[in-house]
Amino acid sequence: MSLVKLSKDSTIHEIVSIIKRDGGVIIENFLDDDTTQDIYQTLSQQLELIPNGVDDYFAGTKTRRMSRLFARLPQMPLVAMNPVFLDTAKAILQTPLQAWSGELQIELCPDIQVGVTQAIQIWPGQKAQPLHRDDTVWMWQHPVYGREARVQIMFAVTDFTEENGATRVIPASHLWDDERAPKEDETVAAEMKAGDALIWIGSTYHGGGANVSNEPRIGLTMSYDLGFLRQEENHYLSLSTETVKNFPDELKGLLGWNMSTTFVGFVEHDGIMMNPIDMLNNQEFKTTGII
Ligand SMILES: O=C(O)CCC(=O)C(=O)O
Ligand SMILES: [Fe+2]
Repeated sequence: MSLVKLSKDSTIHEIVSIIKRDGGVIIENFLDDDTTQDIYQTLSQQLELIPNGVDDYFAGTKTRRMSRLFARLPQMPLVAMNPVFLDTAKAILQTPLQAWSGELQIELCPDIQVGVTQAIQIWPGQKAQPLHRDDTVWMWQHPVYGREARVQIMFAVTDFTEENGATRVIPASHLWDDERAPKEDETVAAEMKAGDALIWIGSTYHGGGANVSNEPRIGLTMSYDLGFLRQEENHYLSLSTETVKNFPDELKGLLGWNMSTTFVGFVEHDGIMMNPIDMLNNQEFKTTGII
């Protein structure tokens, strides 16, 4: 079995159906060649200043990991706001819940937020990363009951080949329970041309591949997660207020500067539970020293 490749012009319904069946899908030409080349130039220069990981087990001592990508890479909104990724994430994560509020039965729909951002440069000699599920960060249980926690992208900044450490994925492993162990021989390599992207969910087993080639592989990963979970990367400390203020409101909200529909993330001001995005955008609050 290999991963299905779809065109970026596929419908969200098609993309979501394949992800729900296989746990992941590859989108061809997710970004155009010029944008991909610009991202490559910026990231490869910045990665020169980043040291290798220090742990030989998971991070990899021949792997460089650089986060805070919304502060470092001007093209990040093109990845995050790309409808192929954003709408797929919304379609998978925003499943409604019926809840009672007194005598009223209300429908609640979870918000989504950016979890982690990371450029991952795997150098020759790096061995394969242990296979894992990324929703383990919140100790999610499997088979997933009710709702997935994460929809993630791995954008191929360079070509991804079996030899240079393309992400390895176990198709349909999102359906397994927590007893079943992932095995290397069940994986397939997410081979991609630079500009393609793998989109997968938090319950699918995967891991960075071994790089047995003579060139580094660069991937750019970013997740959308349920808005009421703790963000894996702390964007409040990683991004300056100035950086966030220059983004469109939707992106400010997605980065965490939004109060969820269930009031998660409010800031009190004069006895009112305020939405931080209103405070970020409103001059009046700047003088109060709240942000
Ligand atoms: O680098 C890759 O291909 C995958 C990395 C990964 O899954 C992780 O670090 O959690
Ligand atoms: Fe992972």
